[in-house]
Amino acid sequence: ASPVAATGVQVDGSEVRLNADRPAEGTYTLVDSSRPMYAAAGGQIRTYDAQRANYKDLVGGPVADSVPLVTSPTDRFDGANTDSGAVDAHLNAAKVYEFYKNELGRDGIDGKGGSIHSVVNVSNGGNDYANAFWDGSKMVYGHMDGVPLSVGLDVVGHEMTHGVTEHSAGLVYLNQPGALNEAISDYFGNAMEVEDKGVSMDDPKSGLVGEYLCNGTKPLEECALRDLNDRRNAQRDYEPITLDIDNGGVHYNSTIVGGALWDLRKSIDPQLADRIVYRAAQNYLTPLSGFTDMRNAATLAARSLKVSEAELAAVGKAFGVHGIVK
Ligand code: ASN
Ligand code: ZN
Repeated sequence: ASPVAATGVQVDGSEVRLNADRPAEGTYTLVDSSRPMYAAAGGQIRTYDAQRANYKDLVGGPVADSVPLVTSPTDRFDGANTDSGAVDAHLNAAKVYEFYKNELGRDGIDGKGGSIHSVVNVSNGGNDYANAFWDGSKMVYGHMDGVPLSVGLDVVGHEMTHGVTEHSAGLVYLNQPGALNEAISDYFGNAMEVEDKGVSMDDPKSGLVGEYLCNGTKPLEECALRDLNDRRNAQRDYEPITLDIDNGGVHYNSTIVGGALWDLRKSIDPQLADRIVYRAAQNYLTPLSGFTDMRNAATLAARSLKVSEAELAAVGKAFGVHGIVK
């Protein structure tokens, strides 16, 4: 590998520095092997372009062998590499890596400095695939109304956190454990985004998931995928219901517990909240944990972090307000 500094143009037009590789004269690839913790383990951040291949053909498998790495003839990644979402995916994966390392002391998705793979530009049989997912070993991104899903740091953080959860709590993707899995992904994705963009926790928009995918035709609150500030679900009681779709409603019930976690982040020092939620997920959850288990896990994590009585009370309050009682 021959690491080089490259330039990228994001979908929003901004120019950014990217860590890339130059495997041969006149060939640059989106392979980042620059991070110190990676260097020891040999891990890399690698970004691939599916070139509109069907997302279904890319599910599973440890490496995206079936699609090419993102390449450019120069050290500038723009044009098609911007439109595919590759630049945003590569940069945002690095931001998520740095958040986990600097805030939480975690070395990547597997915690061991292993490689991080993203595949952008998948389609749904030639049409836009308006979603993103973690497939057990990599992130996969399509386009929503022409906008690559990878532009959202909250989306990228959400998908990578599914990987972190798979390598730790192992929450089953069904019913309450699945909704809790979703909530933890929403929480960290949004935490990363508000930190990166300098959004105040008091700003009601802080809780929106996927709002950077919106093209302005609808109000942000309507267009966003979810709202951790719960305004959208204000009328609903906090009783989880089992749906016939969506693995029992994992994306519907998630905001019950996700709202509690986000309330906690608004009511105490946000970085302390991040450490509590992370420690709860790492140390006190098991694959079948539900919402009450998360309340107990957060309480145990907070205690072990020696928080104050007021902070401990804030944990109880955040869950209690969302109908999650002892
Ligand atoms: N974007 C969705 C998620 O990560 C994909 C899915 O339904 N698993 O939650
Ligand atoms: Zn998810």
